Amino acid sequence: MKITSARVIVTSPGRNFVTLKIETDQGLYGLGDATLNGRELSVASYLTDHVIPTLIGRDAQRIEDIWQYLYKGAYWRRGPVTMSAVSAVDTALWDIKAKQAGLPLYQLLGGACRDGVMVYGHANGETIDETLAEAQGYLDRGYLAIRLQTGVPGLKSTYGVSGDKMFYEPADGANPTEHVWATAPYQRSAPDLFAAARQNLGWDVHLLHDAHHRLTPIEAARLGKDLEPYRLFWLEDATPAENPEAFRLIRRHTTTPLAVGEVFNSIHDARTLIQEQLIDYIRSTVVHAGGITGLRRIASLADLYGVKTGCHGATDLSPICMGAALHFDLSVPNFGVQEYMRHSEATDAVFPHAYRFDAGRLHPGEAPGHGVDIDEDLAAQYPYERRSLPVNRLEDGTIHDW
Ligand code: CS2
Ligand code: MG
Repeated sequence: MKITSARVIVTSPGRNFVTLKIETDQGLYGLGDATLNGRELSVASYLTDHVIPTLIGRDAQRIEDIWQYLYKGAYWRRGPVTMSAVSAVDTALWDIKAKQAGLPLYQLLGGACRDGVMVYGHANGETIDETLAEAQGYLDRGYLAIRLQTGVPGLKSTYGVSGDKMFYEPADGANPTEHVWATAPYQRSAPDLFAAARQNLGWDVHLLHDAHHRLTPIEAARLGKDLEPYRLFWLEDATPAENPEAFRLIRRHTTTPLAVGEVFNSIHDARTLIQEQLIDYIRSTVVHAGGITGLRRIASLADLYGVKTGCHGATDLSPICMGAALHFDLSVPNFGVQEYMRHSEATDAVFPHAYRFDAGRLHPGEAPGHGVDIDEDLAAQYPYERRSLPVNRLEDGTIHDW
């Protein structure tokens, strides 16, 4: 089966998405998500200028060989732009192979290990009461797991708290908007959120929280310790994960489970954290960590060390990524949870899909392939708009992790 053409589709139904479409001489095509929030055109160029010309004429069935060609053959390996491009090719080729077999993708990945994929919703609010009211709504809709993010006293804004309760999109300006951050009031108020949550929501719901890379290791250790009474499912991105040694310090102080990895793009980023069991959930994704092929390697390593998956699933990962991730989630033995930030109706219309929500779990559906398509005519109605992720500064103006 020869690859006859491939092209990049950039569309912006409320936010930018980059999609790779690979077509073959047997009339089958595959789709891969190549969206990298705030750097979409970099990945589009990497694909168009450096990858697609090398794909034409290749056998679309040789997924691993093409993965190795694009990874080892790049010389300048790894990095979010390169690996988002590799991920998109890999995902599209798995989509084609499953369509060729006439099977839903998970059947090619060893079949289902579970009946559905537990997902978590995103309750947020300026105040604790507002956040818990949102959380109750998720409970009422049958969610089994909910992430809680609330405003920080004295700060005008903070990560994860949005005016629009249905969708959270942080890339809100052509150039980065600047926010002010202060750790002390956050550190004092976060435990109050979870004390109130357990009081009001009970103990049967899994509660999650994202510190979003903002703490120092010892601050993260203190927060983990302060949250222990509320038995979180996980504390995410407690500290920037470039330095895995930081997690040795956190681990010495707290048993709150730790999740890391949405910004990882290679198994090497996660290796020490997994092998030393410094984390409990690996957040790497189909779109940024090498596609189905790359993510399966990471999950297999994690399984050896009792680390579970917890794939990133924010609005800036397209429905194609979500669809492919659900087939991976259904089939992987050490599944933990899948993040599920629902997309807007406009996005869902551009990317019709088979996955469905039922009783706290998503199901990828039985359509051949990953079950997600793209309406190219509709996509063309949403031209690209440059958007950047925010920047954080401390109150004295010092640049800080966003
Ligand atoms: C967040 C994301 O979903 C999460 O856990 O960390 O919203 C993240 O901020 C965005 O994906 C960045 O583009
Ligand atoms: Mg996160």
